Amino acid sequence: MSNPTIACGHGIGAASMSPPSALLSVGLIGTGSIGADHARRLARTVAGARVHSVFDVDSARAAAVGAEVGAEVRRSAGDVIEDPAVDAVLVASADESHAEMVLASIGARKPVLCEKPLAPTVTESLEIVAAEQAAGRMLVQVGFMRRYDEGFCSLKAAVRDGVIGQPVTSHCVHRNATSPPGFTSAMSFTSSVIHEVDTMRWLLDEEIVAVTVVPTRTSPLAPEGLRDPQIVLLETESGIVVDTEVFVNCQYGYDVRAELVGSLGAISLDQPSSSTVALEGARRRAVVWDWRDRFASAYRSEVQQWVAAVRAHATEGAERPVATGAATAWDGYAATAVAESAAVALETGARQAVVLEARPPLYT
Ligand code: ISE
Repeated sequence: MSNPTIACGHGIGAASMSPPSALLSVGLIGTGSIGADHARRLARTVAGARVHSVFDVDSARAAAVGAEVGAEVRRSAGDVIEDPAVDAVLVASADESHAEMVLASIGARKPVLCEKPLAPTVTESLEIVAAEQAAGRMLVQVGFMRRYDEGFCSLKAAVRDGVIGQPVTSHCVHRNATSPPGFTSAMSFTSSVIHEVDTMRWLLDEEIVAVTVVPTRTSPLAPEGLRDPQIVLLETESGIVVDTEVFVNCQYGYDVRAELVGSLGAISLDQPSSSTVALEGARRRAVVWDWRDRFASAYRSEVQQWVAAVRAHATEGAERPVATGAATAWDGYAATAVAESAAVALETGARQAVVLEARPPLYT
């Protein structure tokens, strides 16, 4: 199924890139939390690119980020995407707008890095896949940044090398301190568990074929109407069952963990190491609060490798402007298909089969 290459490549940066002929001019759509983060990354830590122009539905927010990174502020997303001076597009707007932005970028024949999810619905995701096929080439990379996280890459390498024998099951935890306003039970799948879905497809190199949501007691601190926590069971083609506890109002911080159990042993990924303070009769280890901090180096590596791939495509004739091992539009579609099935499973209380379309040759 997906490309088995390990994307990680920490240290890939200015030193390993070909000499720049010109900076890649990136148009940024969405300057909210992760969009603003990407803008700073592109302006300060990623080599070979600059933020050319930005758009956000909140014009004050766009103006602030534009001023900070020296980018022009546009009045519409179309003004960014269609500007001939923009070489590539980074989409970090609200999830519901992703499909429209990505389709417009494909229409303009521009490489696009789209934050996850590719789109919140299967219908929109398939439209993107169809548009890419009509364009005759891959242009879309999806921002599943865990593929660039050192810890997750070490899990991938262990599976590839057979360190734990044959994987048989996996246990994951995905907790956020609090959920943003308007967060729904289904968004726990399309916004949060979708990471575990992509991670497991990538780690195990198998599709997810069924999903079940097991009801558990709702936290008294969950906002009205939100099922939180939820336990999600993913089943892969070969019968591996992955359980994920998703709890988006755990109150104490951001906590993402994964354990893969194999026929010979188990490998687990805890929070990245942080110092332990011994004081007043107790040992304390901080828990990171924000997912942008937990995955900062993964995001940097992801954006750097995307920039390098787009530039190599433009200047050296590389086959596609998508980084090796990164999530493609197909991966984005497959992940959304599982998340959408999870929402059905929550409603029906039954195991929901996930049936994917046939994979087009562009993605094989
Ligand atoms: C958020 O949108 C992210 O992408 C984070 O990585 C994830 O952990 C969090 O649950 C999402 O809401």
